[in-house]
Amino acid sequence: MTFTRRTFIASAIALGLASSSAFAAKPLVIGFSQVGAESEWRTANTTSIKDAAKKEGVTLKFADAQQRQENQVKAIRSFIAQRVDVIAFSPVVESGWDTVLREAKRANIPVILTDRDVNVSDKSLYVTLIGSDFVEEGRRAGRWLADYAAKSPKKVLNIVELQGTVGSAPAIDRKAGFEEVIKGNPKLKVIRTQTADFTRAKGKEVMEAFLKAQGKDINVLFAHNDDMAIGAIQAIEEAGLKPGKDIIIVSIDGVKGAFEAMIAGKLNVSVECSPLLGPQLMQAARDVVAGKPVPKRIVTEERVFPAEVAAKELPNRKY
Ligand code: GYE
Repeated sequence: MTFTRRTFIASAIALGLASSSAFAAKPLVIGFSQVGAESEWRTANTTSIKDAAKKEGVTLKFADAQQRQENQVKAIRSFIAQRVDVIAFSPVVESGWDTVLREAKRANIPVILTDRDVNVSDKSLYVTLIGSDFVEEGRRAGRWLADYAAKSPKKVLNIVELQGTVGSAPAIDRKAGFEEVIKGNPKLKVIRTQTADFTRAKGKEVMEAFLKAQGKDINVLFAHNDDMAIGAIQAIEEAGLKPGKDIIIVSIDGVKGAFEAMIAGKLNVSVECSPLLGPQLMQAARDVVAGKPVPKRIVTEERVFPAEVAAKELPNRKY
């Protein structure tokens, strides 16, 4: 076959078309910087994001920051250098993001926040925040406790609080929501509060210190997440007390470990916080890249699970 100029042009066009359609089908690339693996919630969140990316044919560049902001800043800079389509991250703390987010903006790479909020003066530095209303979760924990206190014969209930990671949105907001509800309630008094970084190990350690300092004066534990509550349960048992009875325990997340603790009578209530943000993240990333409008805030819907419903609900739980 003689290779004419015409066939050359025809095949060049065909090639061009083929390569441009291949270009259109190029998978979306998301760089995601995760907080770490500090809790059951977090591992479920990671699984949700990885599974959703796989299902949707999205190329996910995943970086674990091991609870350190400097690692997240590094990961974001590396995503910028790699020119990913979208940067997504769950910020370990609220403050200190202006510079790196401005770098992403200058590089024209949209940023999506998942789970935790940032504190930036220029809200155009990110497209949207997908996640829970942590203040409301704190209020829900406070309301459950206020109802419990109203029925309790005790005059005052002394509360110890295990806070999440210092400076993180869920620690700040859950504390604020809880305080808002219990403020002015003469039966509810916070006697100690300290961070335990959202982990079981620190939850146990800090609860041990609380017990040493306050002993039998403690009536209630409010933990900002289930893992710290589960760690504290061990400390309470080792101190010869009954968690869920001698010390009423209120926590947040609604992970399987919490349901098991409730069924065992060791935890009184867990306020749900859903980690299953993967599908929403993929959708928002696609919409942003397609130039579609995305709401500035996408709030997850959640419930409250008291111990009485734990056995019935456990089989329905996905994390
Ligand atoms: O409650 C906790 C995790 O940011 C909502 O982080 C998340 C929190 C969650 O370590 O278990």
